[in-house]
Amino acid sequence: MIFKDLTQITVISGKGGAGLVSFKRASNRPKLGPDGGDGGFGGNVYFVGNNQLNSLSVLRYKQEYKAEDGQRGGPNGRTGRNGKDLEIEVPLGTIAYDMDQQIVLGEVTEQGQKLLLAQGGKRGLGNIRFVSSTHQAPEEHTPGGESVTVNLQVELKLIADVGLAGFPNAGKSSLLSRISSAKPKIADYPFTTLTPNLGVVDMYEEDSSITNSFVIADIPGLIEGASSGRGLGFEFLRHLERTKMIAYVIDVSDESTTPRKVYEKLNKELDSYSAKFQLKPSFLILNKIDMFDSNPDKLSSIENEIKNLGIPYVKISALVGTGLKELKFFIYNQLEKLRSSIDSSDSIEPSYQTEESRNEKLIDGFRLVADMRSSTPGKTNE
Ligand SMILES: Nc1nc2c(ncn2[C@@H]2O[C@H](COP(=O)(O)OP(=O)(O)OP(=O)(O)O)[C@@H](O)[C@H]2O)c(=O)[nH]1
Ligand SMILES: [Mg+2]
Repeated sequence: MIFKDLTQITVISGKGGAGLVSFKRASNRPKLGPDGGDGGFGGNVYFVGNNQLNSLSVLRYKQEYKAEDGQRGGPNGRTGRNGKDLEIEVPLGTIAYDMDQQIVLGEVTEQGQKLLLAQGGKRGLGNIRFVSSTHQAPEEHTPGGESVTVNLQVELKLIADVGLAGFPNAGKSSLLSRISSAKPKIADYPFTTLTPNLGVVDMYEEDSSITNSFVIADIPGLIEGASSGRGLGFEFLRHLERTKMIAYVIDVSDESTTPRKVYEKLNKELDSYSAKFQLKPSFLILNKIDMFDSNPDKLSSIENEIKNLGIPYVKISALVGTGLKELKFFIYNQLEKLRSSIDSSDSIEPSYQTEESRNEKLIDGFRLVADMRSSTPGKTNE
């Protein structure tokens, strides 16, 4: 199930202002010459990308959105004021579909991106425009262009903030079901999840002063070789590619391997699929810690091994619920920092080019996959 948000609205651009027919006047000579100005342009209606939003609920309060009409031209050649554009803020990933023409008008994918939905009417021309040597007192003018009404179907394909990468059975779906209202299938066999699930995690439940939420994507389990097409993972790696952060979900109770090896294998798969993953912040979710309730020393030694990686981690039990609150706050805080760093630099990517600028971009010890890798080549067996 892909999480989709759908709604319908009507947008109406502004009419163009009419051109004026008017003549300069003196007390004894009624018509000295034409002076009717042009009208103003009608306002356009746009969608504008806003990365703080993650649902279309903003569009549910109102059905109709109208931009301002242009004003008519004035005497003395004065141009009428243009109608104000109407900018409707929408989350990234919003697609506008014109239901009457049955065409996609476009998709908003970037912060601040403007998508034109309805073009304002053209301005009308005043009679001043029609004067010529043989036509000294024109009565012609043009009316303003009509407004345009567009009936839209608006669709939001949710772009997840955090993608859960993990081997089958790691507990990704269990985690999603515990922290969001999504209800994915959970079972003790691999490949339970066949298509990605998205869930909205509401921070309000933990702290009523936080109204933000974030979106988590649970994808089918990855296996070694997923990046070259093995298993189900391949097709779904592209979902992870669009997320802001990657969470590696690791079953720490799996005695056939170590969490560090699991992390390194997963990381290798993602990296072989796309170099983009190197730029994405990541962290580890050590799941199933309830299995060590009677053996805390074992958990400590696993943690020590993980600490050496220098990547942030959070310990949880998706089954029992341990650590989930901490995990939610951890993700929320990282996303907030990421947001403010993107807002202040506009684009996060170029600043990772050099070692120095990359370090500047590190967010409170929130290491990038790329950094980790460059400092630990070939150390997989430590
Ligand atoms: N003991 C324990 N078991 C867990 C925990 N989290 C998940 N499980 C169990 O692990 C098994 C797999 O859980 P899922 O959530 O389906 O795992 P998944 O990662 O989504 O698996 P795929 O969809 O196959 O990739 C289930 O039997 C869960 O009950 C946990 O914290 N502790
Ligand atoms: Mg699953």
